[in-house]
Amino acid sequence: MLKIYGRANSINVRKVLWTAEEIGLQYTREDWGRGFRPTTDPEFLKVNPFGVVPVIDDDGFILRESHAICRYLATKHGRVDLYPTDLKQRAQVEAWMDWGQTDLYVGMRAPFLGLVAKQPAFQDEKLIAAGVAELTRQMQLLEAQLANGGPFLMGNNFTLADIPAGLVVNRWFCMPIDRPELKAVSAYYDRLSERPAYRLHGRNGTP
Ligand SMILES: N[C@@H](CCC(=O)N[C@@H](CS)C(=O)NCC(=O)O)C(=O)O
Repeated sequence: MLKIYGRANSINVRKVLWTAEEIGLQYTREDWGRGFRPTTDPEFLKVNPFGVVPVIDDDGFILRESHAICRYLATKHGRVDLYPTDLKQRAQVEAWMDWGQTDLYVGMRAPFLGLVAKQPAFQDEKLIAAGVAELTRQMQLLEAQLANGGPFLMGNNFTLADIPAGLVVNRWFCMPIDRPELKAVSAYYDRLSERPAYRLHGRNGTP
């Protein structure tokens, strides 16, 4: 059976849990990472020498990197609705996933670690303010995309493209920061919330 290593409040683990739930997979999960057993534990490093969650063990096949895991699971289970086989569609899904992991994530990191996780290394107000400014800029780009396209990032259908972005959107609304009103992003948040898998692993009260 599929085994997922990682704490369920980690944004990267949540991507895998949300994907697994969308597919309807049976799995077991072990808590590792901040607040649980440390990922520096030799037992964990045997599974992922990079010392981060998530990692999966799929009947002996070990895979790290949240986005690679989501794509692997969707492909393995034939979910072309989540991860299209058409080359150009697939490339667009991957572009959205990459953006969610890079430009969109980068601004969110300092305010999240400073204001929510309250990590001592992230208490610099200027760093937090710069993060909020960058996150806001990226959310405005998302707003424009959703207002002109949508209802999902790839158009009519929910795909893996929505998973990294959907989790940052949840944090955007949960973090104690000033937010401009973004109507299309709000509507997107509500639309994602119609999905039981998102209510379980995305909009579940945890930033
Ligand atoms: N690029 C990796 C990043 C993984 C990562 O940074 N994971 C964080 C949690 S979101 C982690 O393991 N932090 C250490 C900890 O929780 O102790 C992925 O997408 O899987």
